[in-house]
Amino acid sequence: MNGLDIDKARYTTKTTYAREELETNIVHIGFGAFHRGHQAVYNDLTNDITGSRWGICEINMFGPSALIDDLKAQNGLFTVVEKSATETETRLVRTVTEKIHTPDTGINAAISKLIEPQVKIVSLTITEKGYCVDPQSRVLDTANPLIAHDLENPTQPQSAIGLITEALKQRKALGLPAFSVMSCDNIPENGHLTRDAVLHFAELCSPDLSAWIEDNASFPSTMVDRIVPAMTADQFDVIEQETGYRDPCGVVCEDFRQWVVEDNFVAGRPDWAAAGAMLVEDVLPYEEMKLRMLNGSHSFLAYNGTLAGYEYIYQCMQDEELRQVTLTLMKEEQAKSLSPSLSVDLEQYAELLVARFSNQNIKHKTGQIAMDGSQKLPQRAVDPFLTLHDRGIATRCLPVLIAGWMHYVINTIKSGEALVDPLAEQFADIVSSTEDKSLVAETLLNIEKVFGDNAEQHKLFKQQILSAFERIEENGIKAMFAELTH
Ligand code: NAI
Ligand code: CS2
Repeated sequence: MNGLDIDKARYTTKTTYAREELETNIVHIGFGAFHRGHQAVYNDLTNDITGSRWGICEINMFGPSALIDDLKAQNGLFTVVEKSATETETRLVRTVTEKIHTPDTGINAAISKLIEPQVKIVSLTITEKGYCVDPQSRVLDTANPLIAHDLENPTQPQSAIGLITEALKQRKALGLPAFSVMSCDNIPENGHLTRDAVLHFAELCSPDLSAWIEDNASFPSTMVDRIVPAMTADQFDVIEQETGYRDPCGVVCEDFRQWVVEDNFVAGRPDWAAAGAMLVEDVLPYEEMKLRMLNGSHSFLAYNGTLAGYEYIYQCMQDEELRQVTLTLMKEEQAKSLSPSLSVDLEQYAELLVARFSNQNIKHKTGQIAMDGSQKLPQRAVDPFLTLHDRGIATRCLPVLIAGWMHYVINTIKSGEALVDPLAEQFADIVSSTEDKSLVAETLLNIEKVFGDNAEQHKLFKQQILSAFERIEENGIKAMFAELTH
């Protein structure tokens, strides 16, 4: 079947609302795997259940054009295959109205879309590094090449922050209302971080604009959760087996999904609660729980699982000791580092996470999660470590998370493989500067963008991480897992 034959594919679940009634009220930046398996599904279901007709314009600002071309060929339709350990559900998602790949169209196509009067929400899944902020200080990095370019050429932005600011500037000039900017990336207080980045950028362009944005736009934070691995040829085979159609825009993901959204929208929003989202006043406790317990454990498994030779997360869970260590990290460290305001049973949450990680139908590569560690470690490892220390609670697994990252960085660079991280060049310089691995580890720990000044200020922080690094070096990672289970 070719791209136009998606209508003939088999689905167990398909919404039935009139697609021709959709209005493009949402513009989404970052048409990656996650958005397809998460926000697009919620929105599609919400249209069906509530009778609303919120359509989404998908924008990609980076990457090859094939995905958006394929999406156009399929008239915006795509497949989501949801797999539990035992069941499969196949879904056709019908909520996408328009598609833009700015490297092809030029950025003006995106700006024009964002300034259409009916646009009420601009949402984002652009990865942690897409916000161009310093991961430790969370301040806009004006030295980032994209931001530096956009400050010089604000009407022709290359960054998402520059694009949003330019669109808001033009809406102001046209007398149009602002929109809400909703980040769906794995960053603590993602909405507030986006707001600060946009206001900072706008302030540098025009203080008037910054004040207008502050008064008129909103930046809700969200906690987003669904494991949607990057697609591989095997997973396209799965889609074909399940639906009869090898959908180039399809994704295979777990059956679980969760979305907690700060209810702060200046121009309205769909009733996503109808599809299971939680609309709350304060997302922070949920975000913190998920980022530390789920994502923190994911990073632990990404680095240390790779060192142990595991390619997939479910394989890590088949290693009894590593599974135990993961539960210990979740229950004894991450859970104890949280703000006490949440009435969630954290023991049960940890058990659920391990069950989700164990799902053999989800081929989530440790190497995928290992990417961009510099952008992830502050919230997943450094912050909880410091909180536990303040609370006088022992940290045994968190130093091993960071030490595992160091070994991963060193091994990857030494083996000549490409390390995917915005700071990869800096890491490579450090690794090649000496043969003394301990010295490399110590120097990595001094990178302020990742660790702040903790290595200098916090004796135990440095000591524990370097000691874990040495023990992995001397005894191997499996001995470390054994040590942590006793
Ligand atoms: P992906 O690699 O499939 O898509 C990444 C998207 O980000 C692409 O559309 C790309 O064009 C865009 N992008 C990258 N750098 C950018 C930049 N500087 N400016 C603007 N756009 C940029 O990745 P995927 O799986 O969609 O994940 C994206 C993010 O979603 C993650 O980094 C995470 O924050 C969040 N997320 C992912 C989950 C998952 O399981 N995949 C689950 C929960 C959250
Ligand atoms: C993962 C997340 O890639 C990563 O860093 O930890 O994308 C994870 O799969 C999701 O947050 C699950 O919701």
